Amino acid sequence: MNLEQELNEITGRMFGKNIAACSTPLLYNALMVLAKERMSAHPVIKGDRKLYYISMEFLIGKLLSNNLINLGLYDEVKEVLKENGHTLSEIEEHEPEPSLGNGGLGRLAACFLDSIATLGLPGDGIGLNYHFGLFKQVFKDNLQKAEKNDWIEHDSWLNMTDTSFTVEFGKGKVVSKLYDMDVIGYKAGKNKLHLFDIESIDEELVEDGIDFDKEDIEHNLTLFLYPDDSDKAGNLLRIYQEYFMVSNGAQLILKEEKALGHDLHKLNEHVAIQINDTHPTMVIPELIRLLTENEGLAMDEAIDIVSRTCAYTNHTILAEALEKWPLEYLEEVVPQLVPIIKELDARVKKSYKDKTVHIIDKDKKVHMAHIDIHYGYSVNGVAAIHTEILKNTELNNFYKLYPEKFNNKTNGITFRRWLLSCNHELADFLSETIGDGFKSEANELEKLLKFENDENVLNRLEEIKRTKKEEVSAYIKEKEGVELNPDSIFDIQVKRLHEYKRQQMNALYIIHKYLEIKGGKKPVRPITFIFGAKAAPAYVIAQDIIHLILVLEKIVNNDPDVNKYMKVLMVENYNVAYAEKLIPACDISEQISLASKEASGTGNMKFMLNGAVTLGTSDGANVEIHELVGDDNIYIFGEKADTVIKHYEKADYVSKDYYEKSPVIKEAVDFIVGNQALKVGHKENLRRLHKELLNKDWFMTLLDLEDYIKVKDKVFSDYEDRLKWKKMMLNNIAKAGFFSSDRTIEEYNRDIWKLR
Ligand code: 26Q
Repeated sequence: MNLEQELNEITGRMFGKNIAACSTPLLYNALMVLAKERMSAHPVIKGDRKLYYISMEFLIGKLLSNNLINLGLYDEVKEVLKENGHTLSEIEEHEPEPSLGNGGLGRLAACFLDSIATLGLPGDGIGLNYHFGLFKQVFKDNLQKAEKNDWIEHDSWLNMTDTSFTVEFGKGKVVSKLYDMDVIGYKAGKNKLHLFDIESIDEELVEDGIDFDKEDIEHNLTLFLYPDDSDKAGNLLRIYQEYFMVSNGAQLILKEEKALGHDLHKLNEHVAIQINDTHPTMVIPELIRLLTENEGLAMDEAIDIVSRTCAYTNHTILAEALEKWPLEYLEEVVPQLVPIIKELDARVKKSYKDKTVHIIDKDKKVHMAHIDIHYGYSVNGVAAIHTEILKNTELNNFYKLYPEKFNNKTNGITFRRWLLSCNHELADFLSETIGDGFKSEANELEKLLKFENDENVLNRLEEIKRTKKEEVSAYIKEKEGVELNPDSIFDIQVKRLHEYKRQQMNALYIIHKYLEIKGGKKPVRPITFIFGAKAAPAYVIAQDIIHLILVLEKIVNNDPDVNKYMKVLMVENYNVAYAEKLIPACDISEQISLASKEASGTGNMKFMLNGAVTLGTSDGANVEIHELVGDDNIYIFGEKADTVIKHYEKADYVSKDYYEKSPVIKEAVDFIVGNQALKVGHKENLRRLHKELLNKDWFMTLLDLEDYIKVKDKVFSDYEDRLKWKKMMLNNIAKAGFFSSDRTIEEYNRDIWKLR
């Protein structure tokens, strides 16, 4: 049977219709069945040592196209659909996107699963099946509102299993129910993503927006990713979720090990557990508990074995993001773990007098990262500069105790999704030009360097960029009702909203440019400033920054003196699917975090791979991008990490000084509370933001603003040197190979997992 017959057979069996007669939703279902049938026929990757990647987030994105690519069916399916009067893109549009992650950390986990399977390594993901995931963002009255994302349809990529465990809490127990998704490697075997859920979930608990009874654990446990953590009930629910995930994970791991006939005394020989940030930390005491209480191991041995099994990845140095739970919360939710955590702490206190490395501090807070570092065998950061900061500053006291545990694993992205799937035009052109070796050996992209002076190649890159700009403009016109000019420069900042990422600095530049144009200084070429960002519902200043950007959008786009020269757009509900459309269309990639604060960033890699040029600070993986492409192919500005760290140490940064000594800064900042802004926006939000920038500005926006304006103006003028720009595009694509997550995973495996 050829593919067309197979698909016709499926549509006939399911709906009594042939392909041509099916509607888009029916075809989506039929293609999902086709892909699932093919995947179920694929061999599960087997080995003598297996990885479990435990994470509260797997931001997997839509799956149909990716699975078809990895199954090697994509082109054929596209052809068959075309012959039957359909397009694959209309079907892609129909697929709901699971929102099982916030941003970088969750997307990284998804890229890693793709690479682990592609490299043929045995490794499963363990996470939660949130029914409504991360909220869906809508804008009303220039403010963000949150709604639920109801992504699970009757037929989905989830496969129900009959695996189920009991998980006990202080106040009763719940029974879990496991759903699996197949994770298919690129022309390779498959692993699984295990997503735990509860039988007793009640979707009806959700009222208006994303409100629900946070205390009804038996019915709410897997409704949402990260409930509002501004109150106690939200924090407790988060701990319930974390423990539910790791207890299920630990029980699953032990069950699989027993089924393989492995001796649990040798767990560390057959299993590696990667703990994705501190969120799954309780897997350590939970495994110790299960091994001692149920499997008859002595405490010393259990601690030793678990410590040789678990490895920890740190994704942040922001103090407020490092989990510290009040002991009394743990006593309420997981009383059975408390004696074990106390035992782990007692052992640390006995060995080390230094209070900064203790697990339970004087205020009875439990430092989750400290459990991971003492009782795990590896601690890694996610970019070179980040790991250095961990070793030398943030975790220096631990580094001195365990230098051998610390290592760097610079993040990566899967090229299957972030090139082959989201940018067929570029992928096909690269194949024609340098062969398709880069599809499995990413460093082969360097072959492109030979064409740096080849006018035809350079022009094709420019044409492809133009095509992607047209494509996304049409999409945006339909979705947001905003008309973009594909001849303008596309300057894009898409990522979670956080003060350290400094979307507010980009907004201040926009104000500056707007005022310049009003004053008669017109840019040579129009510029389109695009944002995409969700803000945590309880993060007030982040909400205010979104408000400011939406207000600027209205002011600029409605001003007939200006809108020919610049436009501003914040897309609604930025997600993986939106990223796949925006990134290939980008000219300038905004990576402007305060140096030292962005652990790595992975969007920066996606943009570079698709031929955008980075405008960024010396932070996270920008540093490594800079090293690879050289000074001529990137724009770096702003203070360096060591200067920033000194400012924090000395507490000597005073934002008002910058405001007062620079008329340009003052003018831009005051625009926020000027008449024009107040006419469109809300006094409360705008005043609060203005005050924050003047009196606090914890992430030092004003410190770098003047340099940012200067360098960004240079970027726009360099854009007019088309030859130079096209060469920069080529160099960025050619040097992106290092950022393939296949490379990252090879390093994890070489240094940490040692899978066989
Ligand atoms: C913690 C406690 C309670 C509730 C929520 C959280 C929480 C949730 C999500 C803390 C952190 C996160 C997410 C962090 C994250 O996405 N970090 C990013 O990880 C990327 C992958 O390594 C890096 O590239 C980014 O630099 C980093 O910001």
